[in-house]
Amino acid sequence: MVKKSLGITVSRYIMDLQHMFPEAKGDLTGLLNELIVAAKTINAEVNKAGLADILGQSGKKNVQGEEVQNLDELTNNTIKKRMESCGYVCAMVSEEEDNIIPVRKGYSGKYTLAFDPLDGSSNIDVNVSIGTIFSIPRRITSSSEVSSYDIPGTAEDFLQKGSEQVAAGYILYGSSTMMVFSTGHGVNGFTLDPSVGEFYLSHKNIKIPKTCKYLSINEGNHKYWNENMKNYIDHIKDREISSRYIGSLVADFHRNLISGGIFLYPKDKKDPSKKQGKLRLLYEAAPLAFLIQQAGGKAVTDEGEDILEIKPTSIHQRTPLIIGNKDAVSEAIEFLN
Ligand code: AHM
Ligand code: MG
Repeated sequence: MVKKSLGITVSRYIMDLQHMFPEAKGDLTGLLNELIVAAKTINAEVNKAGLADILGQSGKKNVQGEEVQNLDELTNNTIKKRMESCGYVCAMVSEEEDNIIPVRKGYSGKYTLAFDPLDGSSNIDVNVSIGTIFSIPRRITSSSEVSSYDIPGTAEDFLQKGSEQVAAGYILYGSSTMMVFSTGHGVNGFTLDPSVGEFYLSHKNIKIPKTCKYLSINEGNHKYWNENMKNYIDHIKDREISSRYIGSLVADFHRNLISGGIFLYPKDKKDPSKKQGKLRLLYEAAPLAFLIQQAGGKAVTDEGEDILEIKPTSIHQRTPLIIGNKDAVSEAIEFLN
């Protein structure tokens, strides 16, 4: 049951969380606050994208004759710039960059940050909801917090099971802008009031409804699915269920989280380079799996492996993803295997 509780700002909520743990030094608080500032900056850019003519490919000039970046690039740079000298992360991984992104020397912190700066890229140019997804695991390659400020993070810091995440969440740029995240103590949603520039607690302790109202899958890929997947989709459509697919994972996930539903992106035979599905484990599947587990749901691969238990072998690893209502996900796995 989602309860309105307007008045508590996201920063106040994070501070209250920190106070629950007297041993906490405030690094996670600091890191989340940096993300909030990045989110507000990105929100402003996304909102004025049409006006400022920054949609589409980079390499254009704006009305002032300045070189403009496209939104993917802009959001990626916004997050990188905020994080590289904040002192809370030791390295970053972004969907937009092949390699690990280092932080400034002397600013290596005790967390890592993996992010998809602007998820739903096919929707950017057509004014449909998009989002930023983030995952925060703790650094594991250096234990001494003080002496590690000069030591950069490595791939090993990112190749941890999703269950090791300390926090995860997303910012959805939709009809309103929301930040939804969890630090492992439930999932809470905060809505941006643009007139004051603050995120306020609007969705307290979110739990996915028991009824699976929505089915979200790209049915255009039907011909590339295996027989079990085709049979499962036929089977579930015999039910009282509505089909909804936006094509922005964040937006599809958010709707299903609030209203109840199942999202599937299985592996298929469409593209041999994406044999393991399309979505990325570190900064798409794992953070959303962390949230859905906190909200009472489940996330698995199409072979039934718990997404949070997969140990990644590369930073941009792909994975099939089935995520949503616990019972619906379990039923899908029975059918598929
Ligand atoms: P992106 O990160 O480049 O935007 O790609 C991921 C997106 C997801 O948001 C969405 O669920 C999926 O790709 C849609 O893919 P498709 O167009 O194949 O249905
Ligand atoms: Mg994405």
